[in-house]
Amino acid sequence: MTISRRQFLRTASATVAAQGSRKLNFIFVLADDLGWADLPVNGGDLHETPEIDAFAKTATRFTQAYAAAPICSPTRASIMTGKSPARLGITIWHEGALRKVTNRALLPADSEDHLEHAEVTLAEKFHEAGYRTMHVGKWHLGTTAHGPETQGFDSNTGGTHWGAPKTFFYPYKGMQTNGEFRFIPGLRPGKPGDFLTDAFTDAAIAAIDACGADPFFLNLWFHNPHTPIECKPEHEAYFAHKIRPEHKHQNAKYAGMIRSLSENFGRLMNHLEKKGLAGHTVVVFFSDNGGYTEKHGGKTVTTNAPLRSGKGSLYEGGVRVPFLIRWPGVTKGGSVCHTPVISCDFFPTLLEIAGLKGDAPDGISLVPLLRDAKATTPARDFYFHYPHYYPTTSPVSMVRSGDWKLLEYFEDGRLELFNLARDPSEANNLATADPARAAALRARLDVWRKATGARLPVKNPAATRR
Ligand SMILES: [Ca+2]
Repeated sequence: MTISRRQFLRTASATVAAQGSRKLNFIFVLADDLGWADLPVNGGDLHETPEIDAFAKTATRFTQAYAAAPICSPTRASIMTGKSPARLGITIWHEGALRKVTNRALLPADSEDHLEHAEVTLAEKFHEAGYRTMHVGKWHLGTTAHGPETQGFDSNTGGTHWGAPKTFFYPYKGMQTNGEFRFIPGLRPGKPGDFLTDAFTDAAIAAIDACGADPFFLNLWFHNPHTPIECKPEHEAYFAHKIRPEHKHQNAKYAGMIRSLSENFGRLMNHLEKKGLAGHTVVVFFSDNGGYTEKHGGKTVTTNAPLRSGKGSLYEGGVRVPFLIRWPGVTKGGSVCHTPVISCDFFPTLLEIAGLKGDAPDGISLVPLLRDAKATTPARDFYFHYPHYYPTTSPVSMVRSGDWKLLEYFEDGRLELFNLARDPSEANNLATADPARAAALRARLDVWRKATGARLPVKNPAATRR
């Protein structure tokens, strides 16, 4: 049957009117330390995420999405504000900001250990617009004085200044080796054997149900698959049996953590379907930094191959992360977008989708790419600043411009230049072969650092001369 243009326009405007009468809901699912290559959709060969794979078929998948930082808190701050970690002065995680490093060649830059109240957050914007705003899970943007309730959220389950739980098993609490007692506030009583990822999803589902017909903005920020590397015994047994030497990933417990993450993501999506909410809920799935490539419990946790390095590093393995988004009726199921994007983009993007105003100095709205994954968007550079140490790195800044990427290491001023299109694994440093390009990118990086007030590391006067 054919319809006239007039009929089509009438139907289309009726749809817009129907959508206009009911606000969209928003759910931001954040994984912790989930690496780009951890998902089977990006080449993970041991891990199994059928629920996330199924979601990808109904969503747009970005292949070159960046966390604004290679570690936790700064990326979380960038999501909430649309500002780069350098501009916010939050360049290391909460606990790291409180610890002074004095035994290395450089004294790392000072970092805030919390997000200032003066910053405008996504939750504040949604709250002002009449949404119920709910945070469930890891927060890591300051102590209670700077908790989710002080940054625009009506409710908070589990959000604290800690970056990881003592344990993923009920009652999820206990003494750390440093004498610090950690716990997860706000959860309903459970029973031995209960797994934290399930409990957070239960809390998120209860929070959604409590909204009734009111529109909501929900953060579900899981602790998975961050250390401690713990999973359900049945998952560990399954993956221990499955592992073969040829698998890229070799950690059965880590595979089990990712299995739980996917199961719970699927449970949340099923709940939206069951409640009739799926058709007017925007769902984001993202990770706060690259996969952790160190050992835990004597076993290497993960690899981000073919990307180089991992958490803490400004090579691709540290900052490129999985990103899926579904905007019902707009994003095309199974579409793939290769345009680079960054976590600072969420603030302007989600606000524009909601019809709210809010610019961000370091992000742009991705709405054109959500409407058409192949859309041409203005070229822009991506800047990163990590003036700290980590097992994978020494203090460093980085700029990506087109396919070119330059890293500047502060200890010795060393420059590394890569072409990501030809060399996605960053194996061939072209800084010596193409000094003019390296110098030009370094100059742009310097302009950006000055413009954002990026704090720099300084020489450590107490360091042994080499
Ligand atoms: Ca993290």
